Amino acid sequence: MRASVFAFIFFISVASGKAQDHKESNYDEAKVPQYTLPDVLRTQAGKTVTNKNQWEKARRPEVLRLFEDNIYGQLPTDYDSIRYTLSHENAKSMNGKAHLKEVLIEVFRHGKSVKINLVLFIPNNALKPAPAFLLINNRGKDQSDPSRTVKSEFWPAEEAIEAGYAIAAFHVSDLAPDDPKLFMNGALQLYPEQLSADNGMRAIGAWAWGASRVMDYFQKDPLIDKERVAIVGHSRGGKASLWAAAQDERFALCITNCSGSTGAKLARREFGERIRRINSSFPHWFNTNYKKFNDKESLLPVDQHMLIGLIAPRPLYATNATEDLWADPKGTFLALKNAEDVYNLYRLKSALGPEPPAPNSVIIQSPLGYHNSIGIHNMTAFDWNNFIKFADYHFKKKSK
Ligand code: GTR
Repeated sequence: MRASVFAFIFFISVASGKAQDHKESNYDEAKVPQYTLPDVLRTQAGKTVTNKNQWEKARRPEVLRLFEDNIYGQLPTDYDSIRYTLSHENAKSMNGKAHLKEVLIEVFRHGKSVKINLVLFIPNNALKPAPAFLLINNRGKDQSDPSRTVKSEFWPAEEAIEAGYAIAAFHVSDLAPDDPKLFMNGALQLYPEQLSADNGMRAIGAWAWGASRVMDYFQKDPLIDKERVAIVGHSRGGKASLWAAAQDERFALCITNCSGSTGAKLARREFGERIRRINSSFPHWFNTNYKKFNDKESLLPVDQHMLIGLIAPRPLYATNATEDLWADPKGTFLALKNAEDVYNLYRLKSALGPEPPAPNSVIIQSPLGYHNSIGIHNMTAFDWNNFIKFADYHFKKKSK
């Protein structure tokens, strides 16, 4: 009895503690501070780029560097060797509809190695090579169950196969366990020098690094169309999908679902989760320099619209959920809006209106796509249906 009373009190205090933290955050539009976003097109030398060549040669590398140095850390690209082993295969999985490949990707550098376990389904009844979705899985490993005993809306493999897409996933823990004391036990073992650098790679960077190693594998798989690979992530995985697409231009399309702070929402609105909070809850996600911006959003040399700009001209789809104010739906929409400047350099006109669309209303036929679904922080069948429509549209397939 005593133990259960104690457990009850403990539960109440943990629950209210959490509510309290969220309460300290601002959810009132009227209290959003006045802010000026850094001009994505203006170089550090004070020149405004006016065409895509200038963007690609002068400004884009600068912006990428600012994100590396101040937020996500460097993304090392060198390694000694990489090995792909087909650890399990079933050419007739999903009642013959899909070809399952479980691929062990091992990357070696300076006598150390990291292992990435890739689960991949390829549609049998579709033209090959097939376009693909790659999920950075930040939930349970069972979400991408190769045996299909567990089926989940989070990674709806059957639906993707039905729509003619290959669908793949790897788990974040292979690259960096999501724990401030353990995150270095993965990709960072190959790059220990990153740990002592203030602009060194941390967990989100390691997850993005892993996505690029899967992309290395896709170059070698004749069943995958390497020109049509979409990278997908939810929440912390959505922060990593943005960073992976910004860094690795082989990703032809990016999906960032409810990615919020240091994902697709603007930091300067100081709405919902702020930099101090994310850095204290998750000190292992971003680099050391990012901690300098705790309570000092206005001093950042970038804001998240510029991260989206790095993905241009490739299509980008962002989502929110109406009950997930922590991730600031309006601030996400505004980040997309402010990235239009870069897409315009490629003469790609977005279909985003001046104001966020109504809940559940989707913007698909646009290089910058968006929806705010009715519901909580999650990635659902509704989200995936629209990811498939967005990929159909941009990969020039006919929508079903
Ligand atoms: C929250 C965190 C968010 C988001 C989320 C998730 O606790 O504050 O930034 O990443 O976790 O990954 O589900």
